[in-house]
Amino acid sequence: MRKIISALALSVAAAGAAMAQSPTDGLETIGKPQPMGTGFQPAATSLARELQWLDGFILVIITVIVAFVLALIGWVIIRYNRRFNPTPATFTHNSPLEVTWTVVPIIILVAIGAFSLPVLFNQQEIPEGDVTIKVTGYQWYWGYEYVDEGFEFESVMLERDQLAEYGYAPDEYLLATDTAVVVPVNRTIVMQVTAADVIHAWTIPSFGVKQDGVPGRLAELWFEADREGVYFGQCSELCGLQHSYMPITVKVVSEANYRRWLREAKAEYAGVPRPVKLASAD
Ligand SMILES: [Cu+2]
Repeated sequence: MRKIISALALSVAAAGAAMAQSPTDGLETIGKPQPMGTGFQPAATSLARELQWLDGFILVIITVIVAFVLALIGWVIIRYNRRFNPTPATFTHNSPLEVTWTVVPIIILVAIGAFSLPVLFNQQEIPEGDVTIKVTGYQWYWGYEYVDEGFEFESVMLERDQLAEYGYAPDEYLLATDTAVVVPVNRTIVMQVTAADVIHAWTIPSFGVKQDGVPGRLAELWFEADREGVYFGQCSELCGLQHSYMPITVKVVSEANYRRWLREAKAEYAGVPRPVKLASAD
């Protein structure tokens, strides 16, 4: 009898394994570093759009200040050198000037704060999540627990020769993992981030999120991806020898495909103990 149950469990698990790829197949790869790229990866959440806008806004302010200071230095070098200005002025104070160079930076800083603090608060105020996932950093891989669904799995980086088998491109080496975090599109996802050994950090650049996982603490981040696709991230806190070999893969799928994936993931990752539970309940 036990043999039959375990055979059943195995076949359920095998069917799950065979089908588990399907709901996440054919997704466009969106969040991925580009060769020679210097800008941000495409934004897929409101958080990422906000912080990318903020970056552009502050870059304009920085550029204006740098140009202004350079022009002042140039003017002083040319106009007030010994040849053009043989008898230098001897005054030491200029009240209007001093008030100006105090007040203007205050206004600039307040303007930056007025736009950056709301972005920061948006990230830090965690809304009620539709899906809650606990992510644990290990040396050197990630573990994911779908806390409301009762299953968990680990996610390990794929070697070069495994990429094709899992449907990843050759240049996705160091980014692609054997299992991916699968989340539904346009839903609020809350990630609870922690670690089991040393500090790691979970990030997806396209989502505009990054959170340290600290052993013994449970931090939270949230995102709501509005574009189906594959997104990559990498551990972002130096955590030891293989720090660069614990990437993060997130697949954002439609609600229907997410439901399908959930069923199959439960069969695959939590399916084995289930027949035992049913047998004991009978
Ligand atoms: Cu690390």
